[in-house]
Amino acid sequence: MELSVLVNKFDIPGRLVTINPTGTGNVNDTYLAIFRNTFDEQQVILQRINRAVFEKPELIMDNLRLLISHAHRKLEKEVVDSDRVWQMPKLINTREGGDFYVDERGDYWRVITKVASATAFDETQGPEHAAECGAVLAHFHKLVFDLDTEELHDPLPGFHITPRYLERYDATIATPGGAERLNASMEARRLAKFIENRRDFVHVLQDAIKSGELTLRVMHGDPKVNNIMIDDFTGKGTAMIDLDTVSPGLVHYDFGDAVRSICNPAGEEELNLNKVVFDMDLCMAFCKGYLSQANEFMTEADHRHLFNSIRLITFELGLRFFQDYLAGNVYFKTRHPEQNLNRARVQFRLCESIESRERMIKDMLKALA
Ligand code: GN1
Ligand code: MG
Repeated sequence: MELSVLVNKFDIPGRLVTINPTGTGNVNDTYLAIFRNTFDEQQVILQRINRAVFEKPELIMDNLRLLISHAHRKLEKEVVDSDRVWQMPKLINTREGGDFYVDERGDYWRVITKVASATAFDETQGPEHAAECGAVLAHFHKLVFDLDTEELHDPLPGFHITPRYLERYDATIATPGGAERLNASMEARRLAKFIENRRDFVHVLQDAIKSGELTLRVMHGDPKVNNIMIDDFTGKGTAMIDLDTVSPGLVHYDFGDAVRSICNPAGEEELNLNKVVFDMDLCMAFCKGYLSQANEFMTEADHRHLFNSIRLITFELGLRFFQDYLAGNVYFKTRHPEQNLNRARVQFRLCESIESRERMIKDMLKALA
């Protein structure tokens, strides 16, 4: 079905002017559509939910509805005392009144409003940007702090349980296709060795949950740099987007994921590994921005696991990209067959860079606690 026909299944005021792909998401397909009438314009985001990833799109729509109404209620209340207007997209219903439209191929489509006058950057622009990202993530955590974890579905069970990715990796290299890809290049074998040397470490956060040191709260699930929108006029953070992975989890998964993304100014697709370095200035700025607010709800045990979360989530994403490469690129969207291999090289290099700065990062975190 034509995109223009599809988007018109939704109840959007005005007439469609243009619709074009937008963003660089690795999972869903995202388009920006502009509707106009004589005196107004509405920009909306149309998305096809990737069913290979989200097997039950209904669950993410249930969560989204719950989250949005909770957030809108709270944000309206705090607006008088706030230094800015925080934005949170709104769901737009179909003309029949549903949350999403299912097309003739069984694909799920939904429409949300676009966050106004704001930009999501694929690479961190500098310490000020990093600090804003920290402030946005902390604000988000406080916003969802009182959302009942029992009411939320878990759309991707085990999403950040690193040992499960290791099991999946082991299963993949035991298949003929996986073994063949692993043995086809020196880089693939080098990455396999990198994983072997870190097998014991993958359990750190799961162990901390089991021992009761860390408890599950509501997390964003994917707070990388380009899911944080920065206001075009003020340079301040204004919204977190990509809310499909909001679910019960550890705030550490978010902290680690944000840090690994924000402190790697070369980005996730860099080909020259010499450019992939964990940037301490960006880390300092992000952590100041985050912890100046998050210290309100962080326990001493929470603090103790912050370094591990940075190292682990970076390793985990590398493992996920590498496993997907070995499995034949079935999960993350790719433009060429080696792309996931390269993405894995980048995350593993970043992980090494984090490991070599362990003392510095820990001292810095201690000073900010
Ligand atoms: C995916 O869709 P996108 O690009 O926002 C992935 C994240 C990864 C990220 C790496 C549901 O997010 O977990 O960190 O790629 N999302 C899912 O770029 O797997
Ligand atoms: Mg995402």
